[in-house]
Amino acid sequence: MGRSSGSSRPDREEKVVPTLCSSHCGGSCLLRVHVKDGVITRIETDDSNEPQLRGCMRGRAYRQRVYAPDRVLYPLKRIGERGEGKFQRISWDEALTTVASELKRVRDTYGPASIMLAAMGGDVTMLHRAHLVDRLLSMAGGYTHTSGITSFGQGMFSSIATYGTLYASNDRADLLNSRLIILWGFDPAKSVNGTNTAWYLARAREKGTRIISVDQVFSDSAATLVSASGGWIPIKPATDTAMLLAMAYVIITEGLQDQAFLDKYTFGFDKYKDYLLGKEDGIPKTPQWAESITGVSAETIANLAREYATTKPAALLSGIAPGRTTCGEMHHRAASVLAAITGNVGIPGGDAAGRAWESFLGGLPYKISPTRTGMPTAKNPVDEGFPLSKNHLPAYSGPWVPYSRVADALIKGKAGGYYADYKLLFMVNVNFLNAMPNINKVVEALKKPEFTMVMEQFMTPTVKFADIVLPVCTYMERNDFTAGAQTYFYGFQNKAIEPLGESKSHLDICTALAEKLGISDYNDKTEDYWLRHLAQKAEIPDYERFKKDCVYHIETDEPYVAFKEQIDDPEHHPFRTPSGKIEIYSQVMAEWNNPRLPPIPKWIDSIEIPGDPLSEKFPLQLITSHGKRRALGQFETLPWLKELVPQEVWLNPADARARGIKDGDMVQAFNGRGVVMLPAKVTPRIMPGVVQIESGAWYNPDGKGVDRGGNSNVLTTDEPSLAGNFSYNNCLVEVKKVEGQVD
Ligand SMILES: Nc1nc2c(c(=O)[nH]1)N[C@H]1C(S)=C(S)[C@@H](COP(=O)(O)OP(=O)(O)OC[C@H]3O[C@@H](n4cnc5c(=O)[nH]c(N)nc54)[C@H](O)[C@@H]3O)O[C@H]1N2
Ligand SMILES: Nc1nc2c(c(=O)[nH]1)N[C@H]1C(S)=C(S)[C@@H](COP(=O)(O)OP(=O)(O)OC[C@H]3O[C@@H](n4cnc5c(=O)[nH]c(N)nc54)[C@H](O)[C@@H]3O)O[C@H]1N2
Ligand code: SF4
Ligand SMILES: [Mo]
Repeated sequence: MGRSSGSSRPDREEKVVPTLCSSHCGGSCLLRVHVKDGVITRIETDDSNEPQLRGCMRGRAYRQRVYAPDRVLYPLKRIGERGEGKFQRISWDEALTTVASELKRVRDTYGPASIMLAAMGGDVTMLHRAHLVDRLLSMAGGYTHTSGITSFGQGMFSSIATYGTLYASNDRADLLNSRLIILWGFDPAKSVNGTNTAWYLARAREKGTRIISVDQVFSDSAATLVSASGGWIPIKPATDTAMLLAMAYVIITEGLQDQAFLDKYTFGFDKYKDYLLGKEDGIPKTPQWAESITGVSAETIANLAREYATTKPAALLSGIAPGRTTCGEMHHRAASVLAAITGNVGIPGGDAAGRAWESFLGGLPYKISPTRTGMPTAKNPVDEGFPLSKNHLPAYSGPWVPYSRVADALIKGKAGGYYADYKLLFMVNVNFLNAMPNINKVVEALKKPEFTMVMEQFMTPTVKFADIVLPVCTYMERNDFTAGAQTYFYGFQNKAIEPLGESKSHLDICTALAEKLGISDYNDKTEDYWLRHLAQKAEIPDYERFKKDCVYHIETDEPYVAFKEQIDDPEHHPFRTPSGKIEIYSQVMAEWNNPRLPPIPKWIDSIEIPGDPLSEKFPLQLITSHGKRRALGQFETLPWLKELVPQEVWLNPADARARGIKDGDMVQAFNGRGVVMLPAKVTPRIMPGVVQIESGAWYNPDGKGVDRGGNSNVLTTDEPSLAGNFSYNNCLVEVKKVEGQVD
């Protein structure tokens, strides 16, 4: 828009600020933010040549998020009971002085390990991250940190055990080289995982590539991308390992394995073969055996095994949702091993079946790791003397608390076998009460510490438990650096408007808090300095141009294929495992001599699946997929998005009929851990025996302790998985009709 008259001031005219959304969905999309008089008036997205970085409904609704009435815009001090939500506005000076003095008091009275940092999601960027708090707390004397992550802890474990690295995924563009693509518990049409994932799948489908979905839900991806005949294979949640083992059994007994590949690149195949054939435990892992566990017919299992083994190259994209289960480590191991048995690792069009969301990006042609902040990390004195991992496999000992056990650790401390009694909880980039399993226990846990604080943008359920709240601005109100997941580019996030109220960026908050703590060498640089520094390390030639374009594409001759070097030139590029090969049999795991973490992938009895005695009382399996209208708990209160996707519990018509439930009825889903009340969606898009409540809805208990917000974590278990990760998708419930308003 041009300047119209001599009297108009430049800031009264509309400008368009290019930036990138970074909202924890695994995507990174271009937004063109229209700003007038310092106010965002509308948001457009990429409309250029394909492949575009086209934003979804959430990014395009971001204006409503910036100006939402429930944003936290001023430092707050709690004046009611924890959880009550009564706060008083205070000055930044008072807020920071209180936080600094509590940090010092707890450190000096109980030792630094009594300070617990809980950080998880939020915006996925490189500068204004929770890492700035890591550095600060380390420099202030140390803190207890968590081990494992919510998203793909099991996938990480498996990736290290099998391949010796976390970087096991290909460029999405390589999907165009596949002849068969299996979406195994993977729904990128909804849960994104790389902006262009669904776009490349659509192009593959147009080319005639067969696409199959193994999922208990006929997902958005299944509905739009999979092949018409036999494209959807419903499977009982948390039983996937059994099907993968049976597929390996069929391939081996029918001689369909890629023996040359196995001989050259893998370690321990014979031991796995013995297990599959039943030589080890007397149980051959036949398709009939797997049918009784998974609910998938033996014929379907055998057919998929044959198709996968004979249609090369084939990409088995193992999602991370089947991994977020009690024995999820075995799911990911079994998937990767199947990819190796069929020789699909390290070849164009194949896939290592590592984990489908490769947000760490290392190993790709990036010069810097997007998980690192632009600022150097500092040594945490609490960790000293404790090696974090043995041969890079996580060791859940020492001062670290497995993330799934944080609530338990806050409640029990040393008496529960944990390293310390936790007296101060510092929460950043996490809606802890919402995202953690077994919420009723989390409520108890949040009442325990002597001091709790949170850095947040919104008045979330978690914020209501904080003693001090520090207001954080959104990415529209600061500059930052980001990168694409699965498509290679660096992104610059341009500040579109000034921070609202008194909200501030992480860098400003942490720098000011460091000053209050008397740490003089925390930071003496500006945001611009650190962003230039990142751009320099990333070898971006023209910083100003980068800011203007917002996106710096990294050109490669061919789409990146993980482990191509190891396969093309094994002599010079061994796998980073003890044997230098793909470890079907993990030598590190063998040393542990732990029957629940065996060195080969095995079917291990699991909690809260059919067959568990609990299923007599709670016969339905609950899955808690990620929400369409949210990025985990973010965007939850936006009216535009609420209108588009109501929060519901999905039930199959057979299960609904048996309970007298009709579509739209108000129901309660419940188990021994809690009760949630929400409307029913009766649909054949979910298989019988399974119900779904999307995760991320904000916890909102009524006076009787029934959650009216639709948060599935009222029901989920905090029992850790085999290696201490999260078991969200192992959850038995019952559903009943109740009287109540659907609002
Ligand atoms: N039942 C069930 N529960 C789950 C899952 C599941 O599958 N099932 N999935 C789990 C997974 S994979 C994850 S990753 C977790 C994620 O759960 P959370 O870590 O809670 O993730 P978010 O909701 O993305 O972000 C947390 C908060 O960060 C705030 N935020 C955004 N940007 C910033 C910022 O720049 N600074 C600060 N300080 N705050 C910011 C947001 O307002 C938001 O309230 O949830 C887990 N919870
Ligand atoms: N729109 C949106 N996108 C997101 C997020 C979001 O909240 N909203 N969250 C982001 C985050 S933090 C993460 S970690 C990722 C998560 O990404 P994913 O884990 O891939 O996402 P989910 O939606 O939990 O699950 C994907 C599919 O797996 C199926 N599924 C669940 N359990 C099982 C199982 O046991 N076996 C099989 N075979 N299938 C199963 C579900 O029905 C669903 O269709 O997504 C990211 N992207
Ligand atoms: S929420 Fe995710 S998919 Fe949507 S615009 Fe933002 S980065 Fe893109
Ligand atoms: Mo996640």
